[in-house]
Amino acid sequence: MTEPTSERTLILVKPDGVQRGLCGEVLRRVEAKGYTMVAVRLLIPNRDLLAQHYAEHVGKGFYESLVGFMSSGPVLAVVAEGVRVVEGFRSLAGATDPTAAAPGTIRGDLARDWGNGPQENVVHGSDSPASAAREIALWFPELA
Ligand code: DAT
Ligand code: MG
Repeated sequence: MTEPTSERTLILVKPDGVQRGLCGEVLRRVEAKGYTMVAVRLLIPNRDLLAQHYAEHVGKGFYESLVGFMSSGPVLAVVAEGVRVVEGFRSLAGATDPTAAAPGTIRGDLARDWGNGPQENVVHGSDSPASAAREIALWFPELA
């Protein structure tokens, strides 16, 4: 049943997380927190999808490297639902830089710097309800 004032967020298990076999662990944490999965999809994203997804970062110094990494293998895309799930999943994910991310968070527990800066940080989570709506429409057009 859909909760009152429920919202949705887009979660991605990035290529490092899929390659390292961490999809189950990420989904376990999302489910253990109490959020509901609405849709899941495993795909290798193309540059066009990533340019739209990372529109705010196009032109930055790390952009080409980020797109190369994100298109290097399968990504698990998940739509999760619950009251304040956007904020709640960002809290579960932890800080962007996995070296600095707090223990107990997904990035703090499961990610590290492999010499490429913070990009291999296992997960993406939408940063606001507006971003979530925009990103869900990109990755799951059938839900829009
Ligand atoms: P977040 O994923 O925590 O929302 P973001 O939106 O600022 O962080 O950046 C998107 C991704 O880009 C991030 O998960 C990892 C990568 N990234 C961010 N800043 C970076 C930097 N200075 N150098 C290399 N990669 C970076
Ligand atoms: Mg972001």
